Amino acid sequence: MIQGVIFDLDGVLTDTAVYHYQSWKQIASSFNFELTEKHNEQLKGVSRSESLDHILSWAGIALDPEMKNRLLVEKNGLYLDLIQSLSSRDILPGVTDFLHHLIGQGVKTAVGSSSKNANFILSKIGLMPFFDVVVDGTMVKQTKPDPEVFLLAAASLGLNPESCLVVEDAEAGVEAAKSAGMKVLGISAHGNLIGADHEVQNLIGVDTKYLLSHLN
Ligand code: B16
Ligand code: MG
Repeated sequence: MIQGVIFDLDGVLTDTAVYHYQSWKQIASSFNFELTEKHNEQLKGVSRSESLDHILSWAGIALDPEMKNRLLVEKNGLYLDLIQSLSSRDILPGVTDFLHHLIGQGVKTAVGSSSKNANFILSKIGLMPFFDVVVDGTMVKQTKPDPEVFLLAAASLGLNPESCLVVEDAEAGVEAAKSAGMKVLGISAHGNLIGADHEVQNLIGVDTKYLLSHLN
């Protein structure tokens, strides 16, 4: 029986991928590498420092740890500037109703995000009160596709992994949830999220009672 639902943040509750993309694109252009949207797809759900490692390897560049750290700080500064104006208008369609229905059914809710800015973003969009627990990139050693973030969220909710459902939009996140032994609801505009137990284009009109019994 599903007793808890753990939400990914970026791409599920709000879409900050475009801001990550703009800031990484600017960083990459400083070493003359053109980052494309296709590259950006592969960075979804991946931590900040691992994202930089991917970009540097695509660009064929090796940097010392100090320089890497400087770029990470710079990228986060650019990203924070871009997300200052986030508000409840940026909550993705269907999310608020979906959360209301789950909470009304007595289901526990958590966020499991790779982002170190998760609490800031949740406060900005006004969703903080909907969650019993928030586990973010500052609280784990390993990030997705490692299951740590979801296992910690389940433990903090006081639930076994088998009784949790993860809502994810990225391959790395689906892999993390499956390794944690959890069920996965995939959010995908194109219906091509490999490994999800059930997939929808967005959360509009998703019947929570049906979903939770169907995924048991
Ligand atoms: P930050 P999620 C992830 O969030 C993003 O999808 C990913 O693109 C980003 O690199 C990562 O957070 C780290 O974000 O730089 O804010 O710490 O999808 O796991 O909610
Ligand atoms: Mg995501």
